[in-house]
Amino acid sequence: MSTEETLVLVKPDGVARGLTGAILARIEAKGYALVDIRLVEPDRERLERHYEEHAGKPFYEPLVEFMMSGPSVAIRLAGNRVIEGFRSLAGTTDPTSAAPGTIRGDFGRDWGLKVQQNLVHGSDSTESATRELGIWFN
Ligand code: RTP
Ligand code: MG
Repeated sequence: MSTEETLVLVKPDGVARGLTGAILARIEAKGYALVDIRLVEPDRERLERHYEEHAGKPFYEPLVEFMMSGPSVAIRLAGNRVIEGFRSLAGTTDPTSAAPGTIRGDFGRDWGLKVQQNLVHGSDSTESATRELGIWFN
């Protein structure tokens, strides 16, 4: 067993489309534990910390604007290999190519021109998880 924690976000598109429950159902069915959960309306400062690895990339500013467009649901999630496991549930970044059966593959819409509406975020490493949980659950 390698129990660990990860940060999951249901992004503003997921909350606005009423998909929070459907996404949580998949997480719970997989057996992961909800340790903490809250609705957050992040300011720019929090998002710049969260997305610091992407600063300067072409999609960075539209991404930050999108993430400020409405509330997200932040989840502290625990389980065996949950970092890898949740990213597997989420599917690949682009919803168009994400596999059917994944959150992004089943519910995600095409990216369109600027805004990256792919419903969820999941930390990508133990270091990211620790850093990101500190940003969203301080
Ligand atoms: P996430 O961090 O949200 O779990 O997603 P990820 O690891 O699959 O993707 P990442 O590369 O970390 O990118 C973070 C978010 O930025 C948007 N994005 N847009 N080429 C693009 O236009 C592009 N690449 C990434 C997505 O919203 C992605 O989730
Ligand atoms: Mg990422």
